[in-house]
Amino acid sequence: MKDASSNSAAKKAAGEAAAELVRNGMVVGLGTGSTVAWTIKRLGERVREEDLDFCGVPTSFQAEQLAIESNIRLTSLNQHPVLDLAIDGADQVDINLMVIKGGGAAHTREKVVSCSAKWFVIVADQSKFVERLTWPVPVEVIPIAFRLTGRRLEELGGKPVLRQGLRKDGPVITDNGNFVMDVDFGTIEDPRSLAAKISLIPGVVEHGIFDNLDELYLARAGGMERIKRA
Ligand code: ABF
Repeated sequence: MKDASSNSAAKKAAGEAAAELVRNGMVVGLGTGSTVAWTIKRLGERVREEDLDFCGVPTSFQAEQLAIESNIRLTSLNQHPVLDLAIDGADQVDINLMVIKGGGAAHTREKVVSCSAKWFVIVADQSKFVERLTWPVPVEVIPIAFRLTGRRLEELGGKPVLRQGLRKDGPVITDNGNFVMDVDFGTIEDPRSLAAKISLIPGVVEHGIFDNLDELYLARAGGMERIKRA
């Protein structure tokens, strides 16, 4: 249990640290997951305590609900196509700041939001930071195509598994009405090359390999570490 509590404390430290990046007048992408949830909660406190005046663009239904509960003013990408900042979580980040996201089945909108931002920041605990990416890559696919995409992903050396809902009553359905396949490729030596190949597969909506990270807020045992792209 100690690991769980220290892990939770690390997520809280990373999430709250990134909340301090937000300034009055900013439009900020708000991500999905338990780490960035601490960012959203801290931003809600700052709105209340400092009268912080900014707008949030949520990346998922979960992020939207939490932002509303935190009294954060929301807007949309159509109203604000260019964001000042996007803050999100991750499943894994490697030493070259290549990222795997999608554990929350929201990576398609997360990628659109992060690519719309001038500055993309990820908040993570130490367990997410690795030498090489090894996490199964989430791939959002249109439901009619999942057999074809499965075969093509196997041809790329992957082992695709259709993600099932928590109640095991059927596949997970994304906010966009699609399926998610989690694809184990083992150790990913060249994430950019793999990302390009997956993107070409018919029926693929979006994969969870992100190459646009600017800065990682990493909660280590000795404290917070900010790792910026060179
Ligand atoms: C979402 O949150 C996903 O893209 C990512 O996989 C997940 C990380 O969740 P947590 O912060 O709870 O570990 O952004």
